[in-house]
Amino acid sequence: MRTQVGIIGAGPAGLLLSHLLGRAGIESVVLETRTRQDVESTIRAGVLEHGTAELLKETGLGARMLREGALHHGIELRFGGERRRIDLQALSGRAITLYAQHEVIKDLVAARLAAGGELLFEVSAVEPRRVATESPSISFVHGGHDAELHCDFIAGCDGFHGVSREAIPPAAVQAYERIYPFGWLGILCRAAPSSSELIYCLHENGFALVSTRSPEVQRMYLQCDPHEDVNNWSEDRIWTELQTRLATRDGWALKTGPIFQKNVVGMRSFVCETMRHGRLFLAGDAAHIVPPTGAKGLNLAVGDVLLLSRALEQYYRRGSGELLESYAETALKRVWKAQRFSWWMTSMLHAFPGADEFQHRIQLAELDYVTHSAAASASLAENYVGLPFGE
Ligand code: RFL
Ligand code: PHB
Repeated sequence: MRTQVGIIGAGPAGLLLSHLLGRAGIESVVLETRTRQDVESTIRAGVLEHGTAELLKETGLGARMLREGALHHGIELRFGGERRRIDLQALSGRAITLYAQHEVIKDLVAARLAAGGELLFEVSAVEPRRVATESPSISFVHGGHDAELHCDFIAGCDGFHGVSREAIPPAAVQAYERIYPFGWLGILCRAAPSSSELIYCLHENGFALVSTRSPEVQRMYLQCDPHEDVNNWSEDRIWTELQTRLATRDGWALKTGPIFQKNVVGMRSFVCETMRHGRLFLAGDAAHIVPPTGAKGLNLAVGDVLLLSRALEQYYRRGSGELLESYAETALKRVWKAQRFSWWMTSMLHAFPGADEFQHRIQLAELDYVTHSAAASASLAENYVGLPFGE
């Protein structure tokens, strides 16, 4: 098999890259270990930055998002029993879109298939080969047969646990990592929205987040032990804890309903420097992970592949490798800014095990400052709606 760009992974990074390349007349093949059904139903992100939503619209992927997604012009920070709104629209001129990651994935898969794109699901033994040469390839097994995909470039879009990052020799990479001493218990429930905007809440018992998926389905998270067994959390316990953490002095009420999905995720910050080795380019979670508090992971993946698609377009149209050469450096600048923001939101909003009253007071002071100071709230808003791509 031969193509121009071999893409490993059909997450948002791999599928969007294939879509953008297709629009520029560049061929690609996407290799994915999971089934289509699995890829299209895994529950993950929900917040699309302004730039992400615009890109989806500009490239023909906006129809269902505009119909079924929801535009949010602000978020709420809740602490000490008080609610404070950050007016994203007034402070940054932009809004965010609530539209689930697996819906974006469904739209991308449909668009690729409609355009005749090649997506191979349920492949195994995927291995990038000869990445530092002019003729790289990807070996894999599909339908019980050994296969090899020859290509000009390989895009490693296979997430944090993929094989692409490992194909870079250890001497050529430097990893930076922070693992947090807590995780999030996430739930989906059938209920009406409790709030028209997201609520990020700090309480002595820990963080809580109220998000949404539709008028009928709500998404909420609770800070918990990173090794917590979800079975220790009955519906009763989850609702009691959410109500305790989210309680306000003005008697705000949480709307509850049957919980039909729950899981625990760990929290880490991770950056792999570099994001390129020879003809292998890493994008998305394969190269970096952020804690979900800033809602940045999916949006960073989008920023990476937008840059990479422009670089590949320059290479194929004009024969210039200039943007490919600067890809890692340019991408990492935005990645580190999102790392900083995600780390900062996480530090401000979680109860750290072993923290004393001093640290808690500092967090309350920071929340008070960030919600009262025009300069500080504008900075939060600017980062939350998303810094410009490619800068
Ligand atoms: P993905 O989505 O992990 O996709 C990688 C794909 O590669 C496949 N794969 C392989 N394929 C072939 N060969 C191999 N050897 C392979 N190994 C793996 C995998 O099966 C998979 O299909 O990475 P990608 O595309 O970089 O996308 C990243 C995002 O998925 C991730 O950053 C976000 O979900 C993070 N995130 C959020 N991001 C946001 O921007 N806004 C949010 O509101 C937000 N909320 C979240 C989140 C992540 C969460 N979890 C579960 C960690 C909330 C949560 C709870
Ligand atoms: C979500 O809706 O899943 C979500 C929202 C905001 C975050 C993280 C996740 O910061």
